[in-house]
Amino acid sequence: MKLFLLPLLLSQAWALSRAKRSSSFLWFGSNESGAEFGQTNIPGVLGTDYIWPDTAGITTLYNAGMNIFRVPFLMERLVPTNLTGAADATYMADLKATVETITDLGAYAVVDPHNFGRYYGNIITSTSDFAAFWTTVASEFTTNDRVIFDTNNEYHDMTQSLVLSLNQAAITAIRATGATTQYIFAEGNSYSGAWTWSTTNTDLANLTDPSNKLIYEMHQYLDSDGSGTSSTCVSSTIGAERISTATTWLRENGKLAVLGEFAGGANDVCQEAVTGMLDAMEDSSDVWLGGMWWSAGPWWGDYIFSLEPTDGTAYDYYLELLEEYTPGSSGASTSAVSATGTASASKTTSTTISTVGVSTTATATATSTAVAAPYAQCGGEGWTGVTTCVSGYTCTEMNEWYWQCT
Ligand SMILES: *[C@@H]1O[C@H](CO)[C@@H](O)[C@H](O)[C@H]1NC(C)=O
Ligand SMILES: *[C@@H]1O[C@H](CO)[C@@H](O)[C@H](O)[C@H]1NC(C)=O
Ligand SMILES: CC(=O)N[C@H]1CO[C@H](CO)[C@@H](O)[C@@H]1O
Repeated sequence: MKLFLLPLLLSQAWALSRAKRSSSFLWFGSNESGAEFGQTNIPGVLGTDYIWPDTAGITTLYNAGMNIFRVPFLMERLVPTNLTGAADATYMADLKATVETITDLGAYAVVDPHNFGRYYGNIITSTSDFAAFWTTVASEFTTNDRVIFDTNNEYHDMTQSLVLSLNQAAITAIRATGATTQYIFAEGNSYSGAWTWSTTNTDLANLTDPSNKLIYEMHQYLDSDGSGTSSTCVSSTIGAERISTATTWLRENGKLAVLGEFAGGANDVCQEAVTGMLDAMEDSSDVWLGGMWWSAGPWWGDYIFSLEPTDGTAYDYYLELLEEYTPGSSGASTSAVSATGTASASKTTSTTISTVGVSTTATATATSTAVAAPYAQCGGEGWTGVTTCVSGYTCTEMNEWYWQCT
């Protein structure tokens, strides 16, 4: 882990050489993996096959300015018997607890059935069964405005009309539960790729939402096949290039989007490519509302894109850059995690559909004389941030690399 110092310094120097800009995103955050792990062992055992994301990691990223966290889980664990069947009480309770941890902070939680349009390996073909599943899920969250429903992760190799009708069935079912104020994210075929959206998913423009809070969720990786399995990016401009036709499609159709997954390897080329993509999205903030890094979560180990505090590869290499894009960020990068009170107010963006895309209140989320907020990190191996907690909290060792204000 000592090697990370060099790229970090390079990234700082490079970031400083860029013109500063204010973030115009409504949302910026991360995926929070764990509950979808262990896909070969269904239902599997909590703590052995899968894990829920932990509060401390989420809180650290929240304190860095992030205000949206996508929570992948498996449909087979949530409704084990069939799509029309009852939820497993424990897994549902754990999902709700994770969601509430996020929304209680003031951030948005994306409820993400990470199933690729499949259930027990078979393509979901019954729109009524899919509607029943969404009725079960949405019914649990009708009163929580900061929940976002993601119809399914990365449909692929499916009939396009089926992707359209499954999305529509989900939207209709969700609204029928009384969950009418929440955003819904619709994903498309071909793994919801931004680069192929305008040739693959054009019919999804026909989706209708009675609440008019439908956002298209696209994904984009920057390696040669766009799969996000290599830390090598095609070029330093590939990010902006790969989203450009989607931007045009969104404008032509009067739609809004979020980049639900993106990442790049810890190297100069990828960093420039990621920056170019995010800058292009901000330049198009009339249609792009934000993005979520893939991915944080407690079990990533030395995964090439891990944003898990505080030793994930991308946490070391990318967090400072990503902080420039968090809502309300002045664009100035800062590694100091702070503070109390006003920070959360600036992150609690409650924006209606008519004003999304307009820049949110620019309030600095960190100060140089900061103390660490409740439940924020305050120490640990390699920690260079503040070590004093806000009044009433004590900096406590959770493990050797993570101390928290408790
Ligand atoms: C679906 O699962 C429920 C239990 O959750 C069961 O009562 C019901 O009979 C099942 N339906 C079908 C069609 O298998
Ligand atoms: C939307 O539906 C209309 C009417 O069914 C159809 O003519 C049109 O081609 C569809 N739009 C797209 C983009 O597929
Ligand atoms: C790069 C990466 O891991 N992308 C993943 C995002 O979505 C799901 C996560 O489980 C994976 O299938 C993708 O590979």
